This record gives sequence, C-alpha cells and structure tokens, in this order.
Amino acid sequence: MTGGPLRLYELPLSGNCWKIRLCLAERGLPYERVTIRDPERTFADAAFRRLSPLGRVPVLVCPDGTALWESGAILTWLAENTPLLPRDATRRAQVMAWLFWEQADLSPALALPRFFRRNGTEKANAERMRALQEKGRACLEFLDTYLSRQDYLCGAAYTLADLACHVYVMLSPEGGQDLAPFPAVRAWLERIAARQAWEPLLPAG
Ligand SMILES: N[C@@H](CCC(=O)N[C@@H](CS)C(=O)NCC(=O)O)C(=O)O
Repeated sequence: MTGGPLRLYELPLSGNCWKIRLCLAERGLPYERVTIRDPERTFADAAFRRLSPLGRVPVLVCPDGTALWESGAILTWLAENTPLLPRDATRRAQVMAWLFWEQADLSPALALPRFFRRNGTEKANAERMRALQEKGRACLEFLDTYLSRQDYLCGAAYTLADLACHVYVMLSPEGGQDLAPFPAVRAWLERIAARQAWEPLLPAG
C-alpha cells in the first residue's frame, strides 16, 4: 500500500462501515472520512454509482483511485500482510470462512432486526423480525459454544474473523437480542473492546 490518502464513504450508524473504521484503526492508517448525509440522493447519484455499483456503503477509494466495495473485500485488502490475515493458505481460509459466514448468516440475522427497529418498520415486519431473531439466537449459540473453547474465532490470536464478526453481535441488542445467555460471547466482546485500536460506533457523549 502506498502512503497516499484513503477515502472512506460511510454512514455513521452502519455496522459494515464501522468494521472498516476499526480495521483502519488496527492498521494505524490515516484516511479521509466521507459521511453521507443524504443517502437516498447520494446512493442514486451517477458519480457515486461509479464508485459503488449497487449504491451502498462502505466504499473505500484507494490511493490509485480504485474504489473497493463489499466490507469483506475491503477488510481483506486492508489486512493483507498483517497478522489479521495469515499468509498460509489453510489458515487464511479458516479466517475467510468466518467472513463468508458473517455475510451469509450472522449479519442478515442480526442487522436486519436492528434496521427495522431504527427505521420504525418493526411492526410491519413483525413475522420476519421474529424469524430473524430466532436465527440470530442460533448464530449466537453457535458462537458461544465455539468461544467457550478458545479466546478468538481462529484460536488464541485476534484476526479479521473476530473484527468482522463482533460488530453486529455487539449491536444486536439494538435489534432485540439478549446477550445474557451467552457468557463466552460477552467475554469475547469485552476482550475485543479492550484492544488499543478499538473504538465505539459513535464517539462517547
Ligand atoms: N454486503 C455489503 C452490505 C452493504 C450494505 O448493505 N450497506 C448498507 C449500510 S450498512 C447500505 O449502504 N444500504 C443502503 C441501501 O442498500 O440502499 C457489505 O458488507 O458491504
């Protein structure tokens, strides 16, 4: 990576964008933060669509002008050649498994109920919300069993797997999840939040 500025297009309450800020902080990389204030207009804008073909955030614009989208791809790019993402193909695949699972199972089950609550469509989506919450609980049970045996998802060290997966778990009470029955998950979240580079979704106060 060259020393030029990185530019992150983001929404302040988005967990997917929070992941990228956390990874940038882990790397100690400076970046320009472009917070989108008018998402409906910006996401439909042709210039923005050239950066993000689906009209979503996060988008990270690299020093050479290349725009990266999909949080997992951006995280992988940022973590290259760091202990967050092993070079060894097998250990790397173990980390990637958690990134794929996060996108396919964990994030929809935990992020959508939060989204319905935030935008006031919880009642209109009541049935879907219940099904997602049940699926979310199953994901948390799976994580809790896993984390009762080891400190981090890929063993004794923090990796991109933990960075990517902990975000929507931490936000899940906003979507109605109760983390009380999952002590190993809560201990994992505390370990992660104690990291020097970790920062909350929003600044305190
Ligand atoms: N799988 C994508 C999901 C991106 C995504 O859904 N972003 C949301 C914010 S968290 C967004 O931009 N939504 C606007 C929209 O879909 O119109 C990723 O991980 O980057």
